[in-house]
Amino acid sequence: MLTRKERRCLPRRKRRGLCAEFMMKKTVVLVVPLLLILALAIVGCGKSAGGGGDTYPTPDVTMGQTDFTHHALTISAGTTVNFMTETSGSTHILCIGENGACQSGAQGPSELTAANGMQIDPGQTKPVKFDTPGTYKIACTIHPNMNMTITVQ
Ligand SMILES: [Cu+2]
Repeated sequence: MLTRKERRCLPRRKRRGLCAEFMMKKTVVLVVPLLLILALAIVGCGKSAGGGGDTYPTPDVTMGQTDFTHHALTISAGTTVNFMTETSGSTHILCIGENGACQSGAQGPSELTAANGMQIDPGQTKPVKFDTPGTYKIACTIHPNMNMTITVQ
């Protein structure tokens, strides 16, 4: 609803001096939602960066001496994840499981459900393709505290 003053102002938009108050109102109406959207976008971004930055930004799972560099990774089905250990890292044997124990009868990529797990030596990279959506907990049989979760969407 327009006030009488605003209605009077409409045909005179070009003469801004007379309509400054009205124009200012319009600006506020336009700018406030914009700022809100911006603020929401910033908050949203912070959230999607995920749990204090402990999420891999790319489908490369890196490992140091005794742990994964990050503990969560979300990918879409059909993505190949490169598991790699730094040259200065140690050998890891990965499988689907938790706390150093492979889960028997686990479903998932054959490399990670194999009886002996997937060994990665320092400096090595091993690609594993995740075809089926689900949540995959990855453990290392050498380091019981080494756990991470891969979510396939
Ligand atoms: Cu390990």
